[in-house]
Amino acid sequence: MCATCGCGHDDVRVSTLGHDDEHAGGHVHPHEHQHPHDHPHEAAETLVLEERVFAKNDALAEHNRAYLTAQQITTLNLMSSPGSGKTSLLERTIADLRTTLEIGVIEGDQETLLDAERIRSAGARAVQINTGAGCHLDADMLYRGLETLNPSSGSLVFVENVGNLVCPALFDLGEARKVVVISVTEGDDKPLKYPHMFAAADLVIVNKTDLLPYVDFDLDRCTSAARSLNPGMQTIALSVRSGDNIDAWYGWLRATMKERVRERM
Ligand SMILES: Nc1nc2c(ncn2[C@@H]2O[C@H](COP(=O)(O)OP(=O)(O)O)[C@@H](O)[C@H]2O)c(=O)[nH]1
Ligand SMILES: [Mg+2]
Repeated sequence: MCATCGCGHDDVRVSTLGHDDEHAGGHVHPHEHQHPHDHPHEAAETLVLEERVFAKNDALAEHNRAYLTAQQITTLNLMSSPGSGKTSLLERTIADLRTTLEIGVIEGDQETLLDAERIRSAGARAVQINTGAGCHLDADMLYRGLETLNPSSGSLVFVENVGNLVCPALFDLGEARKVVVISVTEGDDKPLKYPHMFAAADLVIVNKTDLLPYVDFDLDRCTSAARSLNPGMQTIALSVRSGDNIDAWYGWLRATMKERVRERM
């Protein structure tokens, strides 16, 4: 049970799809740790427990970050409400870039292998993490996902977080960048309603711009609200379906991978 949001993590399952046996084995060095959600839950201890959960998560996130940096792997944490188009964005990205980039995906969902199957069909290896009652991925789950995916040095790893604009923002995974995806059907007030998520983002993608003529969504209002929370963030409005402005996303991906190389030096 998560002390922060009350969700449960007792039934986390890690499944692999499209796994290439050549990659089996492990660059990931096992670490000994207790699961962050193993503590008792006295109401009076909630605050202390919350701090401990985050401290433990942050320590594991640093472990992941050190491993990913040493392996020169760029990891991007994709977060959004359910249905904004994360898996669709990944399917199109894999189809367009797989000949030039090695891409692996760690899929977080409460149940089913559906998204991992979509990723595999698009041509990339995928590991599905089912969180059961849990509403976010944490650093321990990413560690376990990486252990199973075992990505090559220099590759790109997308993490599709559980669909939720609240809790995933609170849990550092050790990722290189946080990408928030919203779609024009959700309303342009989302940055103001979910400020933690937008304050944490390095990039905000506004998806489904093909639907702009049919919905009451003010792109400028949305992006200026997001920037008021986080002046350093970048925004890209695109349509996964039509492909409109998708090259801006690919440009950002390439620039981020280059920045990662510079960050390591
Ligand atoms: N019109 C439109 N629909 C989209 C676009 N991108 C995704 N969708 C649809 O949005 C729905 C949810 O997409 P999905 O990728 O499963 O969202 P996720 O829950 O964030 O992974 C699906 O029916 C997609 O076909 C887009 O650019 N335009
Ligand atoms: Mg999905």
